[in-house]
Amino acid sequence: MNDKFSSLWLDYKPLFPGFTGRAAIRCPSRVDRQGAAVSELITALKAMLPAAELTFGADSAGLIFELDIGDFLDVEEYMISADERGAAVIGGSERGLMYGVFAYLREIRTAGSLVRMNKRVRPALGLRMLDHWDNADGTVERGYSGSSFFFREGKLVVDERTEMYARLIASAGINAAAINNVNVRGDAVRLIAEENLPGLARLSELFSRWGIALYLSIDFSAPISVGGMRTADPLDPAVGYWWSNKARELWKAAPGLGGFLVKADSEGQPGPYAYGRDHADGANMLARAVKPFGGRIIWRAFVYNCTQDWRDERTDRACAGYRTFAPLDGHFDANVILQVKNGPMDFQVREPVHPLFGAMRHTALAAEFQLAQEYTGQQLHVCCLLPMFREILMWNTACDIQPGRVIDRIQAAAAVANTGDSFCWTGSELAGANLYGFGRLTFEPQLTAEDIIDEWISLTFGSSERVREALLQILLGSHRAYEGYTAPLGLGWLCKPGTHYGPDPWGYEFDRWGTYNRADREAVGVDRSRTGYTSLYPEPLRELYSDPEKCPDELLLFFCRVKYTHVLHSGKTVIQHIYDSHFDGYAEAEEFARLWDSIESELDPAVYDNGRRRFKEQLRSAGEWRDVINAFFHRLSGVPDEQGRKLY
Ligand code: GCW
Repeated sequence: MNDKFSSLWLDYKPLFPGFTGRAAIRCPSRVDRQGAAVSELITALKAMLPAAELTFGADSAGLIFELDIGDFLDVEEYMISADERGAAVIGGSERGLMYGVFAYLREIRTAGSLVRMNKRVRPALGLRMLDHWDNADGTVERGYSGSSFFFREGKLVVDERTEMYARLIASAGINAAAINNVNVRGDAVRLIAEENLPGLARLSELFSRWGIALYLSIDFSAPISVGGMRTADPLDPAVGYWWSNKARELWKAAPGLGGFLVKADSEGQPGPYAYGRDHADGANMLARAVKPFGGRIIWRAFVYNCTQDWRDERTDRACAGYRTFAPLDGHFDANVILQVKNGPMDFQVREPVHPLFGAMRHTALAAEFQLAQEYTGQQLHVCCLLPMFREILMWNTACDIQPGRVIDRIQAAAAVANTGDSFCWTGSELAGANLYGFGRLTFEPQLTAEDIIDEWISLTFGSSERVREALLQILLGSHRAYEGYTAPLGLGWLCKPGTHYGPDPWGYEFDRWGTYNRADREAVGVDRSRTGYTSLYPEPLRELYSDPEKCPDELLLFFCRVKYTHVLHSGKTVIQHIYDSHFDGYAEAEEFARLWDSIESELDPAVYDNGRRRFKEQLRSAGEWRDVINAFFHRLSGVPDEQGRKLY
């Protein structure tokens, strides 16, 4: 395991190196002096005012920082009023106060001075969560940032890196983390067994200090695998009894536990179906077990048939989540949150928003995003997902409940983490923007992606205007570029099966996963009116998506099957768009690499070098995508490129 790590956006630098006066922290006794808020403020002030005399409480003629707790605020809410002489930060609880301190520090660091400000902020969502797909053996499923820092050889690790992790994500506004893979295998099955209680206790205590609830992914069949029982049937009273005892034992050892995350009856994971029960039976049984301790069950809606017959044109994987869960609306207990992936498939570069967000009226929902760029370049390609996440959160579901945007319909947001034990945590420094930004966006979704990226650049890379401009241009354009040179017009799944890296347009065709493009000599795309998928949306979306003349270009081939000569709203034909976007996307990637090189002298040499190697691979891979996909469609369609470029 790599023990060295960067402090990323929490690398406090001297703000006023020459300030030799006094700086006093004042707080009444209701504020915990050992708590995260006070300790973070001390850490920051020591680094930012290295020559100041830092005092506690006493009268001071210098700078004054007052911290307090006010019960007129929500627990996670804070208020800041500040000027050149210091600041007063009030939180609704220790947690709110901590968020206030982080917010204040962020403001003065990005401004480069003590600023005059008045602010009152409450997070938009109550649960802002990271889901780690870390395995107990230290590997990370879909992890592109090194090994796990939560597990080493089957054992939980709690060390300085864990503390830094908690500070980092708390400062971004995250308040929950599931530390192990939803595919619960190997030693992770026993994470809830007695031998792991001391480790869980230490971890949950550390997390709690930073306002983070610890979640565990559990094996639905744990009564068998851990408890030695013969069944895990959720309606068998002995099974419910086993889980209740298990919950009592876990919460006694680790009172900071938030609950369980469950992937059931999906891609081989056990679940209630084995006993003829449904997802509500399974989730509610667990919900009752954790309820006395304030626990929650996060139940994933990622359920589909992954052994499909490709010749069956009626069965559509996109429909599966809806068909499974919409009929169960209203059947889930209040402490169950149904976690729905942002789109109906699986974190493709472009998907429509999942129809369940508009459909579930009586079920608490979480939107699940993926920071790990499984299908978007695996942190070797730069792909900033924040503009897309924000667009999804602000998207209007068109349901008849108002307000009806996704952000209004959900109680929580979760993201599959992109971290590992690499020095910069996310393999690529630039992927840090996704980690930071997911927290910031789910706390304050009124911020634009550009606001957040700008803030992240300044906190991570300092105040150079050249660096700022170059990185903003790279990050803001990166998703569009990636989409352009990989799978445009909503196609998706043109990648290599298994690894999900690199092009293979027939890789998922004719297979069992139910993820097809159905390209032939005449046409391409899936007619999702025929499969019934478009009918899962209310009007006017249903009509918009069903009609190739109306469907937005970027989703056309997801929803409709059209001829290569079909003319898009842009005025181009589908085939010409495919060619052009592949050339243009590649050119944008070239421009990103050039921009990175242009700021070399302003970057730490190791950071520059890591980026340069990744841009080199991005360009190689983007070229491969361009050539393979263009050649594929050129050979199938026989249509030449209007510009006569080489299509291989
Ligand atoms: O996209 C698929 C991934 C699997 C993952 C699954 C899921 C954890 O390829 O690796 O398993 O999604 O979300 O459960």
